[in-house]
Amino acid sequence: MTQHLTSHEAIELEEKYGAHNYHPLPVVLAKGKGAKVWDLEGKEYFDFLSAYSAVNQGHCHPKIAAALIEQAQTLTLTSRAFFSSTLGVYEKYITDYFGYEKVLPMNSGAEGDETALKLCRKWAYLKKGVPENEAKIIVCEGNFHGRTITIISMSTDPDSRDGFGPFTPGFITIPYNDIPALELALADPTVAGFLVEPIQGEAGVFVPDEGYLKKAFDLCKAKNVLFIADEVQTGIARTGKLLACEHEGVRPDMLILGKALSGGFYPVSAVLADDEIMLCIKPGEHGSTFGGNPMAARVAVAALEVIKDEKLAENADKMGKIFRSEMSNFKHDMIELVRGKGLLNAIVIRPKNGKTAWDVCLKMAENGVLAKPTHGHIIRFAPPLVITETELYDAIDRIKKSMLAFE
Ligand code: IF1
Repeated sequence: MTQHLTSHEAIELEEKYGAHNYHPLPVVLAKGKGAKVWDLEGKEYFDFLSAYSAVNQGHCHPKIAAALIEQAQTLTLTSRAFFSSTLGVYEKYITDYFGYEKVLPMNSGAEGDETALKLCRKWAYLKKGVPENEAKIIVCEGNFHGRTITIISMSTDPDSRDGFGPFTPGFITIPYNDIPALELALADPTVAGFLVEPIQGEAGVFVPDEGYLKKAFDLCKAKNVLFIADEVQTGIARTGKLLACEHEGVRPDMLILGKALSGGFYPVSAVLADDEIMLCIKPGEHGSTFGGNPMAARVAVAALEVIKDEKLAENADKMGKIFRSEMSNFKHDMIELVRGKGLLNAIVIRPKNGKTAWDVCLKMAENGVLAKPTHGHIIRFAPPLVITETELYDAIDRIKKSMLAFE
């Protein structure tokens, strides 16, 4: 149906009939394969956003597509009112894979975070002995965990929050990457959990100091507080390890995954934890129509297999080092800073002659590389993890060429 549209027509349709809750680059994508995408006119691009790290396995991975198609022709949805032939297999696979006793399957990343918050509160009342309705969860300034009312209640970003109150109570906000602040907040005996992104994505790929996660984890343990890692964006090989927490040898009490858990085929999220925590939620107390459905279960197993089969964590580590080294050695007065881990990277842009990160992204798109600015002055660079060394150098040349246009 959309085949005969021009890019201009496709954009007009979205403008006229869609809510204006996004400000996309003027590129209309129609096809993807591996690290590349093509627009309606057939122009080829390297995808350096990867749908915010959902397509770590590359666009339209044939193995994941095959699992999805086969399951779509067999059984798509049962609800959790019945058992299914696929769910238990997936649950065993993912718990073995990440080393937890149980998984709770959901769909979006936001639902995964909401689930973890609910579990944490239940655990506080049933196990820790926090008086009913008094549990608090510590969160960090600059966090991004999704768009629900409770999640934006934890946010410090005015764009995410303003005009959406009243907000959900029960959160303590502290600066990110600040151990003394965490120590102080943990003194409150009603604190049940600490929810943290191992690297803050939306904040502009903000990598905390080495040792931060480990120290934070140890402090939480000393106070019987759950360490909850939101690895929706950082997890599943993106930062050069299966989980970003592994860089510091931390095993979170609760782990939230989403995005690449499906390789970008389908909304699949999950919360992983051990029995002590997970069994605090009893039948009827939480759920979802689609969570853990047969398509999601099959797709997630295939997506996780691809990560291991193709050694994508190793590739992310190797390619990430090349990217940061190339871009740090590239002297350009618009480059203020290059940072990141694995293939989750950002360049902080210093505006020049009125030209901003947005203009750089437009120029890069013209030269065949797609990336998106965040906070006006930061560009995220996060290609699919299947990108080859040859492709990466090709893309780096295009990025450099684009920046040189602003000399
Ligand atoms: C949007 C950012 C990325 C996430 C973490 C949970 C969720 C996300 C750490 C919720 C989602 C997204 C959603 C997307 C933009 C995006 C994003 F720029 F806002 F920060 F990835 F970098 N935890 N991140 O990053 O997952 O419910 O969306 O499945 O426009 O909201 P979701």
